[in-house]
Amino acid sequence: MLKKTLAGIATGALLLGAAACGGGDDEGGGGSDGLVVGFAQVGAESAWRTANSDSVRDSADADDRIADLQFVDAQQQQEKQIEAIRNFITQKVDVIVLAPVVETGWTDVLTDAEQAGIPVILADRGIEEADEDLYVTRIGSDFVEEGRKAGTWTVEEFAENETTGILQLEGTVGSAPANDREAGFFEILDGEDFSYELVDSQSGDFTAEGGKAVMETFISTHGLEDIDLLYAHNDEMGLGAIQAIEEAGYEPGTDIQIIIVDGSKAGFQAGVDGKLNYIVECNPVFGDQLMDLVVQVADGADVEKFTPVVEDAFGVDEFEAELPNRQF
Ligand code: GZL
Repeated sequence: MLKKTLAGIATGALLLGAAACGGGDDEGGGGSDGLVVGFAQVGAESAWRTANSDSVRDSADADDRIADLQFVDAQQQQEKQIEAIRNFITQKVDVIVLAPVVETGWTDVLTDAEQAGIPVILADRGIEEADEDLYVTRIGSDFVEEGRKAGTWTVEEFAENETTGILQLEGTVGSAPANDREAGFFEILDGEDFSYELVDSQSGDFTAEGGKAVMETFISTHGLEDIDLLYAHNDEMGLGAIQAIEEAGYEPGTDIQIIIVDGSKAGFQAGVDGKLNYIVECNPVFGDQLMDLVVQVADGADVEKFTPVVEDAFGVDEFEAELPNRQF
């Protein structure tokens, strides 16, 4: 079977060839040739995101149950994701997969998908509880647990401090990973007999440029003398912050300890180089699991509301051994 994967096409251009993409009957949809899936991806802002897109595309291409994966890179813009979903509805795809860039603003478009009889699966990030009936299931990480892992390490690492000065580099404002990684982290810190000061916290939008710029502001505003820890919600922002810390004449990983979340090759290499201290893994490689969910949902099978992906966390003694295993 000819496999067609429309990769990396911005919204708008994608759907002109709708007729060429239908998986089968003139009603659109999968028919006997397999399922037609519309995937509205966040963007390409990080190594994690690229690995996630590659995993989903590769799994769709390799799966004979999937006739087409129509992929839209929304460039971290919700309006582009909403436009893509509306186009998927027009095309009558069999299943819509959405990685929602933020948690809110989905009610209208997901209601339209529901009224069109097209099931929605969330991949990676979640949406606000009020809209949870508008999607069938979410596959991804438990972001609160990722934050708890970072918090637990922090409480242990700085147990002897009278008080611990913390800077936080938040992910995209309003996104589930940013909200939940913060919630989990401070749930642990506030639940322990642990004295800390959150000196500053700003969003770097999950990008290296954003992380560097915000860290430069942190340094110029506060200096690093009273800062013990930087908690960065993803690798890119942490690596950007490391550049700013070095350019200011400080030693990352020593003058200021650093936690990152994702676990990219570049993140682990920085750890091997002694520039950061703890890595919480966030696993982007779930394409095969997602395709199984797509088929089950298209068949109307009962599925769990949440399918967690397996992930770990690593300290300085583990970085070198784990680096060769990293997939992105
Ligand atoms: C987490 C994912 C986040 C990554 C970032 O599942 O949504 O978005 O942690 C990415 O690297 O930008």
